[in-house]
Amino acid sequence: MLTKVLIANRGEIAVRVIRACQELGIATVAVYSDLDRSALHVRVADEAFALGGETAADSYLQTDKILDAIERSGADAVHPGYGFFSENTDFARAITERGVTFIGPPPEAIEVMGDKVSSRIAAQKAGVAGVPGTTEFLTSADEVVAFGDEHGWPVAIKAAFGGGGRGMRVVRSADEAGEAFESARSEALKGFGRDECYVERYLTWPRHIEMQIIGDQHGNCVWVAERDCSAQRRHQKLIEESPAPAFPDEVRQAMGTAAVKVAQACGYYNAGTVEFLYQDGEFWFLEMNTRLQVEHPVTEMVSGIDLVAEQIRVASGEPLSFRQEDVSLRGHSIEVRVNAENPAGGRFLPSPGHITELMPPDGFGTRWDGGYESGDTVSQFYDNLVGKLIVWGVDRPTAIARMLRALREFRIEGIATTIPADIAILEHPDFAEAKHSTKWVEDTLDLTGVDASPAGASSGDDDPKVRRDVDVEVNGKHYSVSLWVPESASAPTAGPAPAARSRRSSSASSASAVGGSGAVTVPMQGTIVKVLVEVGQAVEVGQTVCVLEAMKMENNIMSDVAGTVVELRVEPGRSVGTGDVIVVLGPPA
Ligand code: MV4
Repeated sequence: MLTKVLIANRGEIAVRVIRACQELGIATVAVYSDLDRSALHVRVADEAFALGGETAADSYLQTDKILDAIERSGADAVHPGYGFFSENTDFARAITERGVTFIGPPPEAIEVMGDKVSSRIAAQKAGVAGVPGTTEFLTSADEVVAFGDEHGWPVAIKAAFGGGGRGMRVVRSADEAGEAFESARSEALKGFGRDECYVERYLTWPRHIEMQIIGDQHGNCVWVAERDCSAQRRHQKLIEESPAPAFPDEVRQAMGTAAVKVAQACGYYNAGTVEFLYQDGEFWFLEMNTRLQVEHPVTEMVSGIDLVAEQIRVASGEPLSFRQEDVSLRGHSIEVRVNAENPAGGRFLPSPGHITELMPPDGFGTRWDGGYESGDTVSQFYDNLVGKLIVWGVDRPTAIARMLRALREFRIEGIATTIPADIAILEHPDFAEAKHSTKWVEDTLDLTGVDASPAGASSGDDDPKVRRDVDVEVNGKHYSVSLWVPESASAPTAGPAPAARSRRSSSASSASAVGGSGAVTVPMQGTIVKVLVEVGQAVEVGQTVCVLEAMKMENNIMSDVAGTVVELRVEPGRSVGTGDVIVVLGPPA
């Protein structure tokens, strides 16, 4: 059995894995970026190693720094969580070459399932059909027309190396084919560096149903249960559940068998998910995710199987602790993703910032897999998942009622979250009757009335920390120690204090406080990427003055008054916090 696991991840999934290790008596090693110095996953791990850097690219994606932490900690295995290095074969090979176990599948399986066409071919070979379509790359729009005329319209053009819906185009008739082919190709090239596309029949009201499987290194592979992830927006899942509602048991059995065949065809071991589209009683292979997924807890709740513990067992070389006939499912489970996003008006704007209070709900059948506690900060640089609320109930109506109760009990202040949108979905009769599809949230659900202004919003970090380097002597040995202390408590005793990080300008947030006739403030923490006005310029109501990047999205910051720019407080590259004044306006000329 493994003895010490390094978790190459952060947030709720790092905490989830650490908890499983603790239960198995395995020591845990966290790694952390500069911004995560005192994050929850660092607080709960036995040891933690700094990676340096703020962005994911400068920290959690630095192979050498992680290899160094493995070396220094003596970890004998790495759990990659999801995202980051979880499906990176270079990383998996780099650690296994050092004799360290990768808690994941064999790299060859990651490769086969790594693109849409090669995974479709692998599934087909295993006797599992994808949506009717081609497995050859398109060379012209004429081939799209020929396919549509033969199999019927609409059809979907998809980027072979795409993902998350990027590089996908729906073509309703022959005359749309040329333009759709060109735009799919150019989006794929821009997004993924490769423009190969293929075509398949387009399903107009499908549900996204995925099957959890797990295999060991002795050839055993079982399916556990399916999850319905149809409640999503722009390819971001909002709510997941198991079992899928209105899903006949014979379809479940057939889908489970198909998923195991796909996994075995690529020599898979570890936990994995085979995704299908389901419509009118039929299902088709879509892709396979060769990692533990965000929504794995709903499967755990209905099966009683600890998927992370089982991953660790099979990575150690042990056989699965149960057989297919031992799996029995009971009741219904729902998961809601609590994201730091403001769903007001259906816009889902990123809402990073300081969580002044976080008190998750509790009670029978209620589970919170969180990555943050009160006082923690959700940074604009990482995924904005605060945590996942999962409930179990004896049946679906009980689970829905329990989730609504739990969401209303949830106290979270300082940031806006997706909770009000989740309540709107769970209260909707279409959801109760399982009439929703993957297009329902965007096409049918009305979120215009949703208001989610963060309760008790703060203006970012209340007291930013600064670094103080101190020389200490322990048992006659000299160490240089870095202390991170609140700025207010760091009055220098000699010499100048190191500068606080260059952000947090004035925290003035109202026009009167800054003396002009108006001030433009930013609604969320982020980085200014463009300044579109200059001092002396006239600004109209609704005019964009700056572009703010937050959580990988660009947001136009507009003035809600007319005036003349008298002061510019930011420049491109500057970090700002919620409520910071960026432009001061005088009276219109
Ligand atoms: C489809 C489809 C309908 N017909 N393929 C979108 C992302 C990608 N991974 C697959 N996607 C889809 N492929 C055919 N032939 C509808 C979708 C789709 C979707 C799939 C799963 C979850 C959410 C979705 C939202 C919109 C469209």
